[in-house]
Amino acid sequence: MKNELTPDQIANYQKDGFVVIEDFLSPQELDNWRTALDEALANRNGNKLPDRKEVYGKGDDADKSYYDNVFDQMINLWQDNEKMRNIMLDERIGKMAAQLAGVDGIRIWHDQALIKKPWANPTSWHLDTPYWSFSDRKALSIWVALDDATYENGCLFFIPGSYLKTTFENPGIGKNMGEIFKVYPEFFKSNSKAALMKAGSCSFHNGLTIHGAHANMTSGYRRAMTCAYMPDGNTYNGTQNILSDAQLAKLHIGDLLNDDKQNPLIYSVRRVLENA
Ligand SMILES: O=C(O)CCC(=O)C(=O)O
Ligand SMILES: [Fe+2]
Repeated sequence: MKNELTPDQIANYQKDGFVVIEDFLSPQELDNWRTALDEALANRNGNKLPDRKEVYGKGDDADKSYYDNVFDQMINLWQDNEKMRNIMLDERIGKMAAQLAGVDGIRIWHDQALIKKPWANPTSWHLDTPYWSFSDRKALSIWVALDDATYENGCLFFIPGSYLKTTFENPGIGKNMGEIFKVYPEFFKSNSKAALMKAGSCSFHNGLTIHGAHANMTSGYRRAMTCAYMPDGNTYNGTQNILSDAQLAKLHIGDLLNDDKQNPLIYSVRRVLENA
């Protein structure tokens, strides 16, 4: 695993709000990730979350049929598959996320497999952070290509630098690719950047970076394994997202989100120093 970030990669992330890391996984690791994904999905019976079928707050009902054909979205596979758990809790990836975000500790918010099936719809431009149950301008995700991500099958696109100006207001993710530019007209004339990736490469993007993806114009699959990260110390903001009703019943706005069973701390400078 290419887990040592160069100063250039960190600087690019800080400037653009995303960075691509080529050949992140070795061929053997890529094989392990694919096997873990296959096993984890086989045990899911189509459920999006370990404990329920659907997620809250993603799109409105009118767009559901469209959104269901953007990608298959399976969340928190780390919670119910041992191989995926080992992959997702890898401290080395946590350290990369912490370094890019410029924070001392990183927790998993949620992982998710994003599988664009043959002929899948495009992923409209959107922001991630406004969907989450905490509000942190430094929150970010990793997106690991498990198949080559090409112009033809739905590679990611980013609007460089957009994360410096976007807010926690949620422009949503509907059918219209350009809807977000009504909320952010200052980016209407931006040049987007495609993130073409060979299988095993990855990108990190800030959750406030405007991003989206092409349709899958091929008969093959475009599989990605992703994970959203929450800097340690964040608090509940009143948005349910992937939290269950039972978890919500115990939470008040402002409570620390530090339940290791839900949001494991995968990297912490303090823990590294204590163990040194
Ligand atoms: O894989 C895609 O099409 C979209 C990915 C995405 O929006 C994300 O990882 O935040
Ligand atoms: Fe996203």
